[in-house]
Amino acid sequence: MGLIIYLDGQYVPEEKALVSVFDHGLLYGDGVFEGIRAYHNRVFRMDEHILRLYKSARSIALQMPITEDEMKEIVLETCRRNDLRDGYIRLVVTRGAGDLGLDPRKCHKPTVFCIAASIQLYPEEFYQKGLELITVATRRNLPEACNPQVKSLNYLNNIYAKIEANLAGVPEAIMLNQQGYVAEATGDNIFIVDDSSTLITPPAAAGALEGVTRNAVMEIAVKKGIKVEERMMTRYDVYNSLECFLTGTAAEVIPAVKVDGRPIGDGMPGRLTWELIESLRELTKTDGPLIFK
Ligand code: PXG
Repeated sequence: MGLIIYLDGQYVPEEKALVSVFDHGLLYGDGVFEGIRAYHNRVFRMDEHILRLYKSARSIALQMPITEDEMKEIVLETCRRNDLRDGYIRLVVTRGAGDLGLDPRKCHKPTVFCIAASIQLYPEEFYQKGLELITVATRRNLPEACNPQVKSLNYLNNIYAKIEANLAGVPEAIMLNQQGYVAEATGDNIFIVDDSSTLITPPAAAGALEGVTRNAVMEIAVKKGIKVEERMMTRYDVYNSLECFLTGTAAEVIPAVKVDGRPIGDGMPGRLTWELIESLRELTKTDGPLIFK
């Protein structure tokens, strides 16, 4: 593809963007990351993404080698070097190279890299017709074990769930938390609209990542005068919802029209879902710092 990658202080061609086999990001999934979108020459919600990256790092006691402002400049400059105005940015900070033991104290310098490219998670058809979800047996990580609020490189919990969906021939999975409440999808947050037109999404305490797209959608809905609630929800609530959709940086807003074989509402993407898709699209035109001035 001929991308230019930021890697540890340098901008290098992708074939030169190599990390050590002793990097603990690879050996142990020890690191943190962000997936960020650029729209219309702007990095959408850049401050929120960088803040979350630093909070994730703090949570795993990873000392960031550069400031938040320097990290923001890296994101913008990587876009510029790739002439990218619309696309998907992957920002990764690993514990760095160490030895074959898991002790992070052996890793003296975190590895930082940034890729500015593109992503399409689902075929266009799903955005028009909506997708099908199933609840899978894999439960979301326990907060006391591996906190789902940390966007870490350790995604096996989500990948287990994705494999279950793949084996069932369904594009996405709903993951429940240890108590059986709905947490989120494998890489997206979940929303429902109930029969009193309230928009509901599980709180972070239910095992959901506080998604940047989730927060943007909630803000938009509040501005539109829609009732918004963060509360625990069960599969019963999902089955009896009138609309359901997923949100994520990569997926954006995508309608879900069938859950565990039950059609949601009339089995077609709902009116409020379309409205939120449209409003989010509008917001991306003006939100975030410019890449090229
Ligand atoms: N929950 C989880 C577990 C995520 O990983 C989201 C929610 C949505 O958050 P944002 O901030 O993006 O609105 C994510 C983000 C993929 C993929 O291939 C998904 C994410 C990250 C990397 C890859 O589906 N998700």
